Amino acid sequence: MNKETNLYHIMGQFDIETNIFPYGSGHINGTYCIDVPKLLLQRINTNVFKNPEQLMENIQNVTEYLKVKIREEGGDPERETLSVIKTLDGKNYYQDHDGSVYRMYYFVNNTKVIEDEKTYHDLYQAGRGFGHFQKMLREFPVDTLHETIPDFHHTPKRVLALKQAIADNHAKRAELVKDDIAQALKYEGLAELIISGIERGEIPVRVTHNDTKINNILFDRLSGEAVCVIDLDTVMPGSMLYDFGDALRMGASTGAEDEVDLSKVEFDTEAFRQFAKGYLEEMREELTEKEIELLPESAAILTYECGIRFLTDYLNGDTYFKIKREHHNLDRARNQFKLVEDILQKMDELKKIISDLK
Ligand code: GN1
Ligand code: MG
Repeated sequence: MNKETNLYHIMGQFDIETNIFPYGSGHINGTYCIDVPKLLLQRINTNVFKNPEQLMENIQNVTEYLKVKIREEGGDPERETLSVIKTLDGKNYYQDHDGSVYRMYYFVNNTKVIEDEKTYHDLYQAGRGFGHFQKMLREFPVDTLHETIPDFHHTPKRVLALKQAIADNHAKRAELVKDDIAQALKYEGLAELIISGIERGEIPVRVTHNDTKINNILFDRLSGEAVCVIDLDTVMPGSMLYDFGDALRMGASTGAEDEVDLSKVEFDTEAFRQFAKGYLEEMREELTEKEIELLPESAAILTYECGIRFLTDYLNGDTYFKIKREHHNLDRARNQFKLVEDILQKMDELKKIISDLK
């Protein structure tokens, strides 16, 4: 079976609402129109997500819950969250003979994804979108969610993983990147800030998205409003600071995540302000003092964490993140460390922005 034939076979396993009806008024041929909605088929990376059943249970429960909330608000539940399509035997994913796992969603029409070119309005909308997502989920029973990747944002454990990768030196690259390693370890103090707040009970555990890249939200093609938060694989118990910080990591950078000309990579404080404004419009009432206090730091922490994850993967021989060129993960790591440096330098300004907005 070739790849395309196999995809047809996989598509046939899902319970898609297809409408076939007689068409036209010809006297000779039998003519039918087939109405098939636009769909999204995804193969789940089971190296990263070890338990697809639990992952899909999370997504099913969260999206069903969101649909109720969206309906209550007078919104459109088919458009403002993802809709999982079940298989013919009622499961929310299909496992193929070779072990591959697929899921299907209805495509959300008339929306666009924003990558590196973003406006301040996009940032404001993204803040509102992610904030609204968390607000709608504030009473969702967080204990019922599975941890799809354990310790995903446990930054100190990410530092330990980096140290392990340096010691293992699996890809024989440690010598090449001595300066980058030194730079990564210089910021180690950032790692504890959120996790220790959670452990002391100052930072509540909420339902969080955990992967709030700006391209994980769909915007309406016409109005530019944030419509739907996507990529729900990492929806888990976490801190809102993970979502806030991670969104700004890419959202407020003036360069792409893998830009190699580091003079183009800066943290745009106006982008930060716009995102924070939108986010706080939704979430201000929900947040504790400690959460508000750490909003500026969260951007540095999550950028740092991502930087060390890229560097770790580089040292391990590029086994986790997809790469398009040989030193791609190293370029990404350097880019993130440059951004951390810039965020730390602008910390007073960021704190002022938050105190003006709160
Ligand atoms: C991955 O899958 P994607 O591109 O949305 C990663 C995030 C990183 C991001 C860096 C499950 O997100 O944690 O921040 O790359 N997702 C996972 O661009 O590891
Ligand atoms: Mg993702």
